[in-house]
Amino acid sequence: MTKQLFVKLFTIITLLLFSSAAFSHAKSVSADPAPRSVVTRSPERITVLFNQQLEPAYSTIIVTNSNGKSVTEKSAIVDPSNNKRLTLTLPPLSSGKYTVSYKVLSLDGHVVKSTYTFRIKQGAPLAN
Ligand SMILES: [Cu+2]
Repeated sequence: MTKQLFVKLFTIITLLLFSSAAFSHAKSVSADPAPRSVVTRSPERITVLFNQQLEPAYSTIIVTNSNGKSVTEKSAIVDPSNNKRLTLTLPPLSSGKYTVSYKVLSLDGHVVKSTYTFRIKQGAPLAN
């Protein structure tokens, strides 16, 4: 095949691959607390909702404080009644910035990882 034809085909295949990847991967559609939000009290749990069903054995959330230390030894749970929903129960947390890192395996076989932060306002009550 000519070089020109090869370049054209390569471009078309690349475009197809990228566009299908963009549609097929699991993606978080909402999170509570929301990314970059400031909350006035310690949240009872982190909830992340995805656009695809998750594989419970390989779906995790880790929440770390500003020192990079994980705040709970509990594991995230995929909701048995809605397996697009991943939750992690939290202990009472003091004010400050927290990082939520999640890694999920969706039923399409892809692993998706992401991180976001939220902040608990200064002077927020310690209890949930
Ligand atoms: Cu995918």
